[in-house]
Amino acid sequence: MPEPEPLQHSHIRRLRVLALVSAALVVAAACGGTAPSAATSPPASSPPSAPASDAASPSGEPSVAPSESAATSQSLTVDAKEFAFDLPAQAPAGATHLTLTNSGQELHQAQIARLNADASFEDLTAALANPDPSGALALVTLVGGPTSVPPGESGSVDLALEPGTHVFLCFIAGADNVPHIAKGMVAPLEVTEPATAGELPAGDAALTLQDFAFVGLDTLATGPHTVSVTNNGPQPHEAGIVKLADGVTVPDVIAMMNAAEPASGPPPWTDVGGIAGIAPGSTATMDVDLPAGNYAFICFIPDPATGKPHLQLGMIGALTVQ
Ligand SMILES: [Cu+2]
Repeated sequence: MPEPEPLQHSHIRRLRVLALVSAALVVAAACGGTAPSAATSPPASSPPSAPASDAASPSGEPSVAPSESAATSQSLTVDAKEFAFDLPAQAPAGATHLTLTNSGQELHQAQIARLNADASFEDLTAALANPDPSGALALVTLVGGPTSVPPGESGSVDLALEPGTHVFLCFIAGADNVPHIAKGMVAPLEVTEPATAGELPAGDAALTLQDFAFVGLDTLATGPHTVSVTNNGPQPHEAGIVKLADGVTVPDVIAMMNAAEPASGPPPWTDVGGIAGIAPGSTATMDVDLPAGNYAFICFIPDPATGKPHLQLGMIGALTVQ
């Protein structure tokens, strides 16, 4: 086996930023006394109601439109490029099929966060100017979004948007190690009442996020799927999807993480999509359409007690697509 290559700077930076996000969120949750809701049962098998085949063109205009799907009442398309989001000023609350197109040259995400009731967008942007983002991110609740969308591609999720000011954030960094939030990838979306009547799709597969594991989904057939993702907490989690390099297995990655000598260089995988962080007790869906191969779900959100990304605490799950 070739010598493990060093971790990419962008990943290290992402971990650092997310470590602070996570710590801030846990503090906020403790202060607010918010308890995760009871676990929802994985939905019974049913056909995907939001097929992934409706991906908008990479140059698609931002839009809010009634969805053709019976299960969701609206669709929202947002474009990402260097270094901005192109999105509408507002959208109604309720179940929303959200597509992120990437018309840029770098990997992008839309980590969507809802401002807490006592915080304004100006509060957040002012706080984001601080190199330590923990103050800024204590002001929000993570609600998901497409993550790790490669250039020229798109990713889609279904989210239950609640009324309030939301912010689209991209924490991914390029070769210069500067997270895209520092280059302008911070944009507000006002989510308004009344809410639309739609519901989240049930999905045809279910994935549970917990401290610290991916449970319930390790095999998918090729072709489009809608995966219902539930965070049973108590910490926020994401489900990034990576394609493992040839010959690399999940145990190999765990061994690398636990090696006495920290790995350096690019990680032995390619980012291919997934869903950004969601709060404990919440459910969202992500559309997955992958060629056959060996993949893994990975969560980089760190544990506030140790500062370690959840990946290092075992939050990686093999996914075989066949
Ligand atoms: Cu996690």
